Amino acid sequence: MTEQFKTDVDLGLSAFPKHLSSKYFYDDIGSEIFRKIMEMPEYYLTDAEFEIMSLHGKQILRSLDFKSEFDVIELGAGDGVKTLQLLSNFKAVREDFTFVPIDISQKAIDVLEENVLKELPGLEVKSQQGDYFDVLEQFPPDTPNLILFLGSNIGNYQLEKAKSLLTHLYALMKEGDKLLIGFDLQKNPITVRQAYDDPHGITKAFNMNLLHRINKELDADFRLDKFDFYCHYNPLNGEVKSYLVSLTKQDVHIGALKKTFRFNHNELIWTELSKKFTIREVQELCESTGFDLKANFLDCKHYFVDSLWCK
Ligand code: AVI
Repeated sequence: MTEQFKTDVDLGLSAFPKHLSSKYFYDDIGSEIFRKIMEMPEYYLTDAEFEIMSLHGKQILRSLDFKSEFDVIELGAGDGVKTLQLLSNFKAVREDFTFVPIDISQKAIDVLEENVLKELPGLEVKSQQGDYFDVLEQFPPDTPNLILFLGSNIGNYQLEKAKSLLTHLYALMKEGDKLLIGFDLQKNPITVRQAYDDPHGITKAFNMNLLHRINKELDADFRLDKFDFYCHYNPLNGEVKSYLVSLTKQDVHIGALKKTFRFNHNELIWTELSKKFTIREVQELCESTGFDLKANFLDCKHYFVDSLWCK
């Protein structure tokens, strides 16, 4: 991981415009900050998806049409609050499934396991720490799988990357496996903006943590007080883009790279894309990556959709 992190930081900070990938937000501290984001009232995504899991959980189970025992594999599980809501609906009807959460952060997995023990004692859990695809490659060929990719995580990938990720996932899935994938939908732009440009400064801390992480892991001397956070929603294409802004002209040395990077006054580092979709875009993404769309499950405000795709 550190080698890849080093290379990506080097490439991103040497590019124009500068960029750093939001996939590096999620060390243990970043995962903890993300949990705080999910608790903010402005971050409507969590409540909307929680509602879908609560109200449509049993319908989702029926739509799976699994005749034998199955695995529920969650990619990027986080604290699992929404997933446990779904699984408790499943468990009310049948018990013959195993929950396999995969997350890059061991701390996130520890929190999740504690939550499972509290909320759904008796549920069989086989957590896996690591990269989604590495873990997925090792799955037994005989058990049907429901793969969960919730929280609109797919919106953090640019379209071509999202397509290649889903095509890869399709190739790893067996005939009959299902994917339940969350998409944040386009809505009143003010609602979207408030979820990211939050008044508590938690999203800012989430972005700043990336600089802190580079300082710690790559022996850099970023001064966090010399950077600020900016984000912008473009309702015409559904893209929230987040940036760090250099508050002054400055040089930052990264020891692990033996390099110094120059930042101009007000220069941006693009850190994250959080794409908001239309239902038509969801359908197009499904079809262009080989899947069949079986059903869409929406919350009552139509803020969010969990879309069930089949191979
Ligand atoms: C994980 N992902 C879907 C979040 C999002 O909404 O793009 C990450 C996030 N970034 C800022 N706030 C939350």
